[in-house]
Amino acid sequence: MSESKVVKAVPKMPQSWRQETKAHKFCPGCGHGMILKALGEVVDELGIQDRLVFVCDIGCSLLAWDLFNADGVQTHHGRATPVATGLKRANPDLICIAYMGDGGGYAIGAQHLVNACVRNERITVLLANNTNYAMTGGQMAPTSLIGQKTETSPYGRDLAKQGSPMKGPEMVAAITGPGAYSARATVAKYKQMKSYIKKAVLNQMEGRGFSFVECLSACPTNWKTNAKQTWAFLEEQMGAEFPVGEKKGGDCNE
Ligand SMILES: Cc1ncc(C[n+]2csc(CCOP(=O)(O)OP(=O)(O)O)c2C)c(N)n1
Ligand code: SF4
Repeated sequence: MSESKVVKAVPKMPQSWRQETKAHKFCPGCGHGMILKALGEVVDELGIQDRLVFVCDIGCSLLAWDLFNADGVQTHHGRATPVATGLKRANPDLICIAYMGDGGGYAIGAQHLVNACVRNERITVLLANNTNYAMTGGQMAPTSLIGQKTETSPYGRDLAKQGSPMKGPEMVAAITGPGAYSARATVAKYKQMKSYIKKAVLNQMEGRGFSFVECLSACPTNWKTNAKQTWAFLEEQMGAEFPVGEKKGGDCNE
């Protein structure tokens, strides 16, 4: 078959459809897609697609590596933060956004988050908190709730043995210098989440300091929950442990 015949066989799609939508690879009901949709809308609203470098981590976050029509890098646990830092330092005009899970950001790669905070790097970190290591099958993460059963805590997380759930945005607020922005959002409040992400990106664009948004996110596959149970765990149990709101910068009282 000649090349021209192959080309004719491809269905013609409207130009706008091809540019604006792309199927994602997450499980049904996953929160990652909502966080990334909010980020995509923010990028469009701020007109920064050509300056964006999207740096995703290992974990389910990496399923977003080719989601955006922008430059990108995929890294290992928490290394999205220093890679974004290097890119930003080399070219301050870039908008560098590191995207990761709670396992990557708060456990195996926690040192990178801490050091970027202390140096108040002019980058943005978005972190999905789904209370487990999702991609590898649901092991306990620093954010797993007390009593939460996971693959590596079959009797539930024990406060005495495994400590208390990690409070990332509060830590970021405490150890960053002036000009930093830190907030906790939830996929259950989409408009608020998007407004925090926008403030974080604007904080970077204005060169004010480090910016960070943790998003409470759903993982029905590893939680083994139906839609109703997923929403209840996200809003009630996670919401009680992890208070949503701005922790530094924005409208909060510093
Ligand atoms: C340095 C390193 N250690 C361990 C792994 C194995 N690993 C891949 S994904 C993953 C879990 C990621 O969990 P999290 O960061 O919470 O992201 P999620 O999948 O929940 O979105 C692990 C442990 C790895 N790829 N690299
Ligand atoms: S395993 Fe969990 S975090 Fe990963 S894509 Fe599925 S629902 Fe999302």
